[in-house]
Amino acid sequence: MAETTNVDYSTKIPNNVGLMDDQRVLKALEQWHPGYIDWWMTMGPEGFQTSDVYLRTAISIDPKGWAKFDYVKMPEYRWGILLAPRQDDRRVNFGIHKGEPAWQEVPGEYRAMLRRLIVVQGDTEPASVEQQRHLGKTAPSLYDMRNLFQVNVEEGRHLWAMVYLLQKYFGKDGREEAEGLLQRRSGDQDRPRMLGAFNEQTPDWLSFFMFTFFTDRDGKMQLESLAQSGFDPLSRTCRFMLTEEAHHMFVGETGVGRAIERTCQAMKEAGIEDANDVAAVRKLGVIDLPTMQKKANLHFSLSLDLFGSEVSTNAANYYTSGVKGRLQETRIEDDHQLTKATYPVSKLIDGNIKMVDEPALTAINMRLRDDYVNDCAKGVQRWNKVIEKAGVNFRLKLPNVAFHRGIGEFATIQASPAGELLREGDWAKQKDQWLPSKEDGDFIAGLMAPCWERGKFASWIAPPRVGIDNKPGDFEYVKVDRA
Ligand code: BYC
Repeated sequence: MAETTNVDYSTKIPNNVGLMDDQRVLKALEQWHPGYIDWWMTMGPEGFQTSDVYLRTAISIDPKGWAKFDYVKMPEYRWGILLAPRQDDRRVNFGIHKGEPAWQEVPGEYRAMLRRLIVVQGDTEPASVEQQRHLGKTAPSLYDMRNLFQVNVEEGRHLWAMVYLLQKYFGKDGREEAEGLLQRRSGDQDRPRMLGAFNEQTPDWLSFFMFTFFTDRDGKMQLESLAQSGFDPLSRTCRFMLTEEAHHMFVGETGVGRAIERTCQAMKEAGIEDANDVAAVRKLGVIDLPTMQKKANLHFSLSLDLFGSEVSTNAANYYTSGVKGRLQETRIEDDHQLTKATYPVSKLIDGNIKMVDEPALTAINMRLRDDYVNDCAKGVQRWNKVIEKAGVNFRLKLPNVAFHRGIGEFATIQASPAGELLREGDWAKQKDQWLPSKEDGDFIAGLMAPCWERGKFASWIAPPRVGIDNKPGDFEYVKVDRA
């Protein structure tokens, strides 16, 4: 079966790339499969592997009707290789090869660069599953538990997507890299995952929602940039992944939104007007808004680091070569080569944060980060609407980009969320006001009691407006195997 919009389920590995006719790659993937299942069983969701979960599986890449919902045991989920349809006459849209036909094979001179990008992308996918593996046990409802598992199986599929590219286009080193993706472990001292945020812990459900809001949104931005690639198989792979990524951000945004809603509701019922009266709000069994702000500060700043340095020759090389573009590259009105353009970059000048014009080519990471910050800000506004509607006097804010950074221009300084530079001692004194402290973590951990009864929700989170696949409120999204 050649490339199609429908997914071929006749091989062990569902696909729409004609794997049946590509025995070399099919064999390589079949050899990789047991190692993947082994990884999933040891590093994927802890428990629940024998439970029936109401999951969405892709059955077509047609935007209308690609999903099918049904009960599936997670290890039996049909992870597959799905690429968006090939566009006739697609071209390289930027860089020095602009206007040439898009590449169907890896150009020799860009092999190392492309392999590196695909490996970095691939590495984040299993990392997030590892970070979230313990969360099922404290799920605040069956609805949330199902969403967690949906996100997890799709991250698993995204790993498959990158492994397919490695095995099909990168020969022996691709196969070695595919193995490496199963060997590294989030947070492991000796074999850590490649990017910083993916070695952090996701200790509780509020962190999970913040992660899916902030870090999955970096995923969206990076995938959008890779979807512009002149290397057509990478572009098509990322385009399909983006359809799944949207749900992950929905989980994050609505998850935090529902926690906010419940807190505001509890405050109003108890007659608490001061949102900063943390002790009083916590007594209600909900998460106070200042703690939500701290979690947002943490996850936003960790996610900003995923954009790399503001000024980056790597990013310039990716762009010039045509392998990684800008967000919505083809809709931008310029020469798509950036030979003369400049772009304002936030920099540290004489102890102050200032905007400085840099060549647009080396400021590609900064530009994508700006797009990201704007996208995050819109989500934060939607959260603030929930607070406003409840009549609570508090607003969430994104911290300054210089706050709590580990990569780039501000990695060596300390700044407050308002962007004021701090002395070492001042940072140490105040950081617990801005980032979750041990005490905050302990409080949230104390709230994370599982709530697995149909239609019930933990004390700290409101129910969703509508169910998944329009199911009623008491739908049994996960048939928890209590054996
Ligand atoms: N941690 O020029 P620089 C997702 C390294 S998330 C550790 O500043 P560059 C998902 C960098 O590798 C999206 N190291 O940056 C979300 C380089 O090392 P080498 C994942 C870092 O290269 C949720 C050196 O520092 N996809 O999908 O322009 C759940 C100098 O680099 C970090 C991608 O990231 C860091 N944070 O940009 C599941 C797309 N930042 O080469 C999934 C592919 C930088 O000197 N990756 N370094 O050894 C890329 O496009 C780029 O590699 C980066 C870095 C944007 C990450």
